[in-house]
Amino acid sequence: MIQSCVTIALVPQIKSGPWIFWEDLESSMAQAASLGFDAIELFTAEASSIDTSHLEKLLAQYSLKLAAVGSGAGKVIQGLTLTDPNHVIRSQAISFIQSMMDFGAHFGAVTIIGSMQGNAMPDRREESLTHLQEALEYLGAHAEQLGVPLIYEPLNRYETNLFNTLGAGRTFLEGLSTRHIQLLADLFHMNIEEVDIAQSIRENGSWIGHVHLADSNRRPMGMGHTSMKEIAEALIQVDYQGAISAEAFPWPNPLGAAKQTMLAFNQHFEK
Ligand SMILES: [Mn+2]
Repeated sequence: MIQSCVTIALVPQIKSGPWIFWEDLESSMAQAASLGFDAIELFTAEASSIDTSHLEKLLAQYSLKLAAVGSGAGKVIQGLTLTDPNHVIRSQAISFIQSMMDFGAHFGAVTIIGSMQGNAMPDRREESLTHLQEALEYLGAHAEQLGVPLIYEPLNRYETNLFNTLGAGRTFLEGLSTRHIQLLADLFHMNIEEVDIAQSIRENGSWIGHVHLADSNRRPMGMGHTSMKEIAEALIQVDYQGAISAEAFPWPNPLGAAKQTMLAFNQHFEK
């Protein structure tokens, strides 16, 4: 069953980012629940930012699931990436993601590698890809132990030069020995990079483990020019069973953006 999901960011340093809610955790969860969302996706400064039992209690109270955990704070706050030329920073990046995975797995939530993938060094792409490969093999093995997949997110060209499309990400993942890493289909990045978003979803459907929902301008779905109808049909056609998580600007405001997201979700996905 596809789950409706909404992002909650609790990291002051990334307040200008594309997150629907970014104030208090509990009031955000209360609003998400009242609008009918099934799940939340959390961005925290680190794995220990939220007490596990406190979150358990809130999730039960508001009948929400924790679907995903973002790891971007590792880069934004600590400057860590998996492809940094410095091996000490790379290993700190791996530890950071691993701790996020441990936190998320307690709730059955996937962990997302987005900006923490970093960038290939100029003229040293192969070396950077080797670093990424080593990190993903290690973290993929950890995902297998936890029984919860790790999610790799292809980003648009202005955010990474590693892999920009689902197809390119898939080819890289296929070359790894781990089979516990899946792709994130972020409709905003895909709008910039893919030839045909729906076609790419159909071609790579079995690799998609999480979806970020935003319109062409990164406003909530329905407030740009992305053709969601055929994208939703493609997700249904490939029997996608994960969360569709609103990672969009809180435009015109968090509650308005959450309402618009729910409207779009209900329009395209039957409950
Ligand atoms: Mn995303």
